[in-house]
Amino acid sequence: MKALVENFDIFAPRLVDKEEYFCAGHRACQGCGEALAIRQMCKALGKDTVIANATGCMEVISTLYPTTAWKLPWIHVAFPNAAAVGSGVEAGLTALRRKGKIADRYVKTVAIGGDGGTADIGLQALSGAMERGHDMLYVCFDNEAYMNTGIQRSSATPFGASTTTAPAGKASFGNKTWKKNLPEIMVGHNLAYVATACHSYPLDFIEKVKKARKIKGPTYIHCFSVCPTGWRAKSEECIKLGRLAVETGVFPLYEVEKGKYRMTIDPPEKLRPVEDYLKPQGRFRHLTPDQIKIIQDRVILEYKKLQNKIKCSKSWDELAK
Ligand SMILES: Cc1ncc(C[n+]2csc(CCOP(=O)(O)OP(=O)(O)O)c2C)c(N)n1
Ligand SMILES: [Mg+2]
Repeated sequence: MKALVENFDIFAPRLVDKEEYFCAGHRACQGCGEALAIRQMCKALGKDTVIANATGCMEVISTLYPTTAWKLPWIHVAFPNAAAVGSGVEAGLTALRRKGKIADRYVKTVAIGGDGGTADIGLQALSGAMERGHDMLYVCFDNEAYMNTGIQRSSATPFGASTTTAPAGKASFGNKTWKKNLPEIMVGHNLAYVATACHSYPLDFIEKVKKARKIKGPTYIHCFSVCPTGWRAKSEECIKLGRLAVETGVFPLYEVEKGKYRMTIDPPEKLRPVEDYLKPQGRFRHLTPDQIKIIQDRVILEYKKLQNKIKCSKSWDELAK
């Protein structure tokens, strides 16, 4: 995988579907990581796919009446219920298959939402859909705040980030809570496949979506999506910031297949200091060295917890022997 990533220009034309299902001309900000991630996801899914999209940046920028950037069947749904609508779509497709109307085709149901639509208001619908066992892939595009409504904090906003509802200033250093570990909550639903991903590692993300697509049951991918506008960073640094999140251990890329954890992108032998990731972003610019140290310690602890799971976990198949 490392060689593939480093030689992306050589391998990409051969490995990635040339067809565009999420087209140019949408209104995303310059350097939007989320729009790039959606494009990559669609290439991995292919045409036999129905997407239920919770409101959020991706809905707002892609379907300004009377235009659409989507070349896949796509439903705009309310902020909390992408997973509930996905459940209905899947039940409908199952009925059509039973009646022989799509007997020769496997159409995948995919529900997508932002971090606000997934970790906060949509969590109940998501938990229900996963627990009921729908044949559905859910992808959370996590840009770490409610971006389309003006950079309000969500439960996925990191500690210390300045947002419009957790502003840094004389009385506060910004957001005081730690990021909710949504992939772990999904692992707790006993899903056959859970993964983290980032648009800065396109082949890794595409491979994970393809894997999830094949599984007949509920699966979940958490895609870290850089938002230069909300993070007050340079738009041309979108890809670099995604890589820095991985190289510092802030957002490791791993998958959990039938309970077994595996790192999919090997981090550098020694993690880079979190400062390398924090410094280029205006949302963290106010942090003092002491506050950066608190973040550094937490990143290392979370990373060790993950490494421990990678070392100790076994797949359900192995355990059942
Ligand atoms: C019930 C309800 N509450 C609030 C809103 C307003 N609203 C629409 S999208 C959104 C935030 C979306 O944040 P997120 O899911 O993280 O997506 P992003 O815009 O960051 O991609 C909010 C608060 C709404 N549409 N419905
Ligand atoms: Mg968001």
